[in-house]
Amino acid sequence: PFMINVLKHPTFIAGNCSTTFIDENPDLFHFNTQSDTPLQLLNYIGNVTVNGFAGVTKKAKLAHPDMQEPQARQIENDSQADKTVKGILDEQGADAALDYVKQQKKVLLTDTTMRDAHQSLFATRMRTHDMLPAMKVYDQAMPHLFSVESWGGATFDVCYRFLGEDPWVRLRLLKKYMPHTLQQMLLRASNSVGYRNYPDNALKRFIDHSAKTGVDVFRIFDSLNWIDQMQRSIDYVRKTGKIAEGAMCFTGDFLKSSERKYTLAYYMKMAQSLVDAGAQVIGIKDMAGLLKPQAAYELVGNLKAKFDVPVHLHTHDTTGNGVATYVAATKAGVDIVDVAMAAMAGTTSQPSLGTFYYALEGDSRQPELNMHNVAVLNRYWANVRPLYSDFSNGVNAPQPDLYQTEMPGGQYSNLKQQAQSLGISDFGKVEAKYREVNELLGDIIKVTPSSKVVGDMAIFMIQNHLDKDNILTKGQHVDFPDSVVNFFAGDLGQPYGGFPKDLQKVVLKDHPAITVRPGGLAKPVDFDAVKSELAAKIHQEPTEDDLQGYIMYPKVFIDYFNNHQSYGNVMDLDTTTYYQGMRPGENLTVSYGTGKKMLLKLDFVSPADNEGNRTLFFELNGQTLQLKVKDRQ
Ligand code: 3PY
Ligand code: ZN
Repeated sequence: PFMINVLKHPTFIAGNCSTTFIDENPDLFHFNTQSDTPLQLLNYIGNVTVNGFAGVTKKAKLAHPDMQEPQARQIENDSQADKTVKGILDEQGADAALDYVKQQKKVLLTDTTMRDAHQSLFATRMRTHDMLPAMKVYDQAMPHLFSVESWGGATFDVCYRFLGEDPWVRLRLLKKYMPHTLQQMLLRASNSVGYRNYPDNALKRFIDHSAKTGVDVFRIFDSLNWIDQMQRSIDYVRKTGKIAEGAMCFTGDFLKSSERKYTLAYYMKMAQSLVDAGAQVIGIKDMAGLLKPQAAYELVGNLKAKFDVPVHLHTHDTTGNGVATYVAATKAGVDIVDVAMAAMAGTTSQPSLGTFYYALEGDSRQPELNMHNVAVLNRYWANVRPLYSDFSNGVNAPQPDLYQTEMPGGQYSNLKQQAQSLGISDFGKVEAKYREVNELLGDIIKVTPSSKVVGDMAIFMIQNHLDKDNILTKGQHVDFPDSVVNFFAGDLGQPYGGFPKDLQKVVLKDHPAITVRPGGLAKPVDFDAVKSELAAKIHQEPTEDDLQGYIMYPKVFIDYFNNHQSYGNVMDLDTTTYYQGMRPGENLTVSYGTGKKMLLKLDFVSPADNEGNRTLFFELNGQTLQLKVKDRQ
């Protein structure tokens, strides 16, 4: 037997690593390193077996579940569209594709299962491994979709940070397996797919690379609905020939006469600004599920009456009224709505695709879907979801209180955990404080990253016994959280109605504030210099993918890169093994690379030695092999 010591991160002589995709598209595909040898994957398995995975409780491993992967032969072809929006975009361009959308009598759908649904239900942890079987049949199963939302938002960061994956690889796979479906991403305007402002030239280069790699529809939003922050993104997307959707983040309740700020007129004015800025679709981004059915009816009806661009509605089902809202919007002429496959729908996620379909029974606008195909896919997603139960946000019922709290679905569970970890067990207290902070900040739009400002400030005020009556006095003697200081400094842009001046002074103290677009002040990225800096860190010529990852998330990218060197393409491991490792006595077959397989058995794990190392006794394709792993627990 031979011994591997993962502490030394040996560089293994790599086998002929690749996926079928590389063979077919050698020019498109690049791996950072020769990778995916059995020993690299074994290295990963050994490490996670001994040390576990952050946030995952170690448990008995169940027999590998039958995932019931959807097979092409199970999919009925009768609903195959003769043309798809994607086909029109590719052949005739964005205007023709959008004309086609406007001509549709039936409401069109965006399926968010592979992006917002898992971002909102289980912390964005869905792995490409579990998306692949579905990707391969989506085109055939649902040719009438407008798009799949499959990229952007938090997925970029989480791929590198937690999944050991390269988000660009995922994007290429999406494009490869779904050539007839539009791929849609969520872009946080100048915050791109990060949490801070990026210089304009970095934003442009990111958009260009995304468009080239596979994104067809860019849904662009700004966390304060500040058009100045969105203009560049819209321009850059338009230049690529892809589709620029300008989204208005929805908050408040314009049905109430007490609503002073976010009135119907506010949204109509914003929509006008978006159209003037060049947005080709108006998106309504209801991240907290606040858009009530009657409000949807009025908003969509007014937008459709005034503008000639498609209206695309996005909501979360957190408050429980999602389907009712979509039905009302459909009656008012909405062009496209966002839904998720039933098994990945409801509560903090999008409303269910199948449920919405049946809600429109008898309505001439009922979407065009083959429900047999939908059922095949949904059975698969239903088997995927439990694999991620460790990351589930625990919201298992509608939250009508959120109509008052206005907290986005994605933030709800995060903040709950953050509060608990700080010893605040009564979340009602946090919710009340969140409302109070929102009022103090002047009633702002709350969505990534502005929602974080409100959440951080709420927790901070609870911890420091601050309230609306003492904050201007007591606040002079405390240092506020970074996110709050940055917000008041204008780093996220300017909120509608401006900053509350008194509080701004108290928070900023001597810290300067800007009133212009932060991206306009930011020093352009010197790409050549950054490339050299990165090359020195990774000891090889960076690809464009690498460069983009590094500009967006410098530290996270380098960690990812180093892990990838040691562990290879962990995407090939099944999800239970990825998060749990193996148990003594377990047999495992891993398919990797181009149709290669390895048979693994874990015989025994030794107790830790004096230096805290454990030896794992494996059989790899019948050959015994020992692996030494440092037990860090
Ligand atoms: C994101 O920015 O990731 C969001 O989903 C905001 O709603
Ligand atoms: Zn969303």
